[in-house]
Amino acid sequence: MSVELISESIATDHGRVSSVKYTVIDSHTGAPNDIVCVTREAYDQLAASAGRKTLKFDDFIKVLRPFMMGRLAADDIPDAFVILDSDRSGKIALKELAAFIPIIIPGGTEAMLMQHMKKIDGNYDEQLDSTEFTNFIMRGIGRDIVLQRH
Ligand SMILES: [Ca+2]
Repeated sequence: MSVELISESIATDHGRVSSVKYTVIDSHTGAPNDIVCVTREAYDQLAASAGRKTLKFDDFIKVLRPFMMGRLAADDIPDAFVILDSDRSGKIALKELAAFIPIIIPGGTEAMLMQHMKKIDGNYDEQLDSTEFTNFIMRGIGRDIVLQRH
């Protein structure tokens, strides 16, 4: 099994984040397998035209970090959970998770998200509690979603 390394690059402009970039590197070849790069400007334009509920850029990047970094960003999991749990129910519902998706995966569907949630959601209630969400991030399932892996 090949191991992947993740490198993170954050650019700021006047003290606020202007873009984030994650590079997934094959540990054997050192070559980049995937690059995810999002600028605030492009995000805000896409969010304005998405026609559905999306996260603000500053919240989006707080969620994107643990999704991409997995266990390396374990400290960021509680903040990401609170951001995604928009109705403060203590669980992340499928529709709440979907608010993260439209910009990073324009063609992403709730059915696709459901397939990934089922790997973790032991009781199949279509919601992730904080323990399930932590497992979801630690196992790299968030990264699989962003990179559209199965
Ligand atoms: Ca909720």
